[in-house]
Amino acid sequence: MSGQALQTLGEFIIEKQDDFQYSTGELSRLISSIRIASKIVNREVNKAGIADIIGKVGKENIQGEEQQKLDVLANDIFIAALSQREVVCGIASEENDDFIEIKCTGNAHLSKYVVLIDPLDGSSNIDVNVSVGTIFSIYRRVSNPGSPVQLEDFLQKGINQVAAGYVVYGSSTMIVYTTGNGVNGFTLDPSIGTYYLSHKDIKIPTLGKIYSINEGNYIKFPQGVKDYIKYCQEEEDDRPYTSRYIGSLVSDFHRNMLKGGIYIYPSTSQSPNGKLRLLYECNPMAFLAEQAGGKCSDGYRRIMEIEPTELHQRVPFFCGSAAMVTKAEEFMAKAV
Ligand code: AHM
Ligand code: MG
Repeated sequence: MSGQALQTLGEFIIEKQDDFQYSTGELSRLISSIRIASKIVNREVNKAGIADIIGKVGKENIQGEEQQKLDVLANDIFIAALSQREVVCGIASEENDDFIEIKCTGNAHLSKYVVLIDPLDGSSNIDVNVSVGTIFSIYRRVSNPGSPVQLEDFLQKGINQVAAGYVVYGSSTMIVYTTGNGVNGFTLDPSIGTYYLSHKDIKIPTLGKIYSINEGNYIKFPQGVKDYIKYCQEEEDDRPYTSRYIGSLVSDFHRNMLKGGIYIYPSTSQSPNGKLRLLYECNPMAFLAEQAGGKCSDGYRRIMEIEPTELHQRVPFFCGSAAMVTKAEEFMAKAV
C-alpha cells in the first residue's frame, strides 16, 4: 500500500516555524501549548455526560451570565497550560473580569505575546450534547518587554493579530488556525491523541447558500437585517438560501467556512452592540475568515479595524462568504 504520510500538527508547527519572523520558536511553543490544552479540554468535554461536571457552578461572569462548570474548567486548563509553560506575558479570558499578568520564574517576563481566549464558547449547548468550541487570538505586546503587561497590550485592533484559531469539540475534534499565511485545519485522532492535517489551506466559497442567525429575535433586528433575511428567503436566482443555526459560534462558523455561508449576530433593540465580544470572538473569527478569502464586518466597518476600548466590548457581527457579507452590508446601508 502506498500513500502520503499524514502530517501531524506538531510536525506542521515545526515546518512552519521558519516561514515567519518567529523563528525564536516562541510562537510555535505558544501554539503547542494551546494544542495540548485543547486535548485536555477535549477529554473533559467528551466525558461531560458521565462525569457529573455539568451543571451550574453558581457564579456569574462579568456579563451577568451564568457560568457552567465546564467553562470554569476549560478556563483553568488553558490558563494553566499557557502560564506554566511561560509562553505568554499575559492572558485575557472571556471568563475573567480582568487580564492576567504572567509573572514568571525564568525569562518569560520577556515573552512578547499576549493571548485572548474564549475557553468554551457556546457552553449553553453542553448539557444537550451539542458541539462547543475554544477561540483564541494572539498579539505581540505593545508595551516594553520586561515590564508588567498593560491593558493596551490587549486592546489592539484585530489587524495586529499574529495568530488566531479555534477548536471545535464536535463529532470530530478539530483545531483550525492561521498565522497570517492561510488557514489550516487538523483533526484529532482520539485513539492516539494526535492532530493530523486534514483541511489544508481552507478557502471559504465566495458565495454560499447558508444563512445563520437567531431568527427568534427577528422583531428586534435593525431594518437592514430584516430586509437581508427576506432577500435570503426570496425565490430568485440561487435563492432561497438554507437557514442553519446551531447557536454555537464555532460550529456555525466552521460549517460556513467549509460550505460557504453567512453568520450574523446583529444589534438588537435590547442589545445595541449585539452579543458577541470583539476581542475574544469576532476578531479571531475575522482573521480566519479573511485569511480564507471571506469577510467580516459590523454591518458597516471591517471588524479588524475597530479600535477596542474595553476588554469585554461587544460588537454586531456579519461574517462569512465575501459576496454574502457585502450584500448584507448593502442592505444595512440602504436601511439607514
Ligand atoms: P457564550 O460566549 O456565552 O457561549 O455566547 C456566545 C454564543 C455563541 O457561540 C453563539 O453563536 C451565540 O452565543 C448564540 O446566542 P443566541 O442564543 O442569543 O442566539
Ligand atoms: Mg463566547
